[in-house]
Amino acid sequence: MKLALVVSTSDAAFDALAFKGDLLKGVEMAKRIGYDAVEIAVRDPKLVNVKELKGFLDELKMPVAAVGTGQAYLVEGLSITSEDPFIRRRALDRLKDHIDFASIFGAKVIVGLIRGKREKRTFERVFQLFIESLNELADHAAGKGVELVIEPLNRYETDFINTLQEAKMVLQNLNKPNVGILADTFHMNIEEVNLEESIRNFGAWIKHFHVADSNRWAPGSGHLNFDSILKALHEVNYEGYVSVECLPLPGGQEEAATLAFKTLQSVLKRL
Ligand code: LER
Ligand code: MN
Repeated sequence: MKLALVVSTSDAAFDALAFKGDLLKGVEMAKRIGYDAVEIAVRDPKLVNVKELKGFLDELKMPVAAVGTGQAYLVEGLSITSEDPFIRRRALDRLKDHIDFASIFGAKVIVGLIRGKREKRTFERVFQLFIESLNELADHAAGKGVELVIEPLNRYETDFINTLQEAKMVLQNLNKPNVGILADTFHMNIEEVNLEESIRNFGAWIKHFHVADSNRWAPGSGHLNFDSILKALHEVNYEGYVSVECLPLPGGQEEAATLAFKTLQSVLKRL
């Protein structure tokens, strides 16, 4: 297992100075602390100067573990289960841009908030639209050698796919080998009965892993047991990234990222 850090950026337009500054600072910090890779959120890959981005990631020898896509939902309302065919098409086209972008970096693409919410619709209706959309995206991704990961999110962020069991049901209906689950300890701590058991039960489908402690602070500052969590992941032969996605707490970004790294590194050594 390798360690990655989610680098938070203020906007997805790479040419926006703030984004470039945040990203550069974040990647340099991750490298300095000892992380093996970074994870980045991109609202619209078409606004990113890919050549420049690839240039500085290559220079720092930092791979990209995964690309987050939720900003397209949060900022622009794009959802691949929208009842409005125009919005759904725009969301699908945007995710295809994410897939093309991720293929350049050998990264996975996260399907989190961009799957939208049920709101007043039946689960079956949203599920049907989700499967239709994922079929199209999985085929596009397969052509580019990219894997998609569906992230169950806690009930306060979405009312559609909160648990690993629900995500597995999606995968079984979809039956595409390049789509897996992204398990996030923060969401799992709210929705799963037992984190370690869920990891063991759904391990075969887990292709990416996010970690934060129970309070979404850095691992080591809440009450999750990362020894037993990473042991369970190890037991299901997980070989992907353990990607730190936590609030800049305690003490700000650098202190939190350092504490997370130290906590996880010592856990990995004990495995
Ligand atoms: C994204 O990976 C995530 O975990 C969500 O909580 C973001 O809203
Ligand atoms: Mn997450």
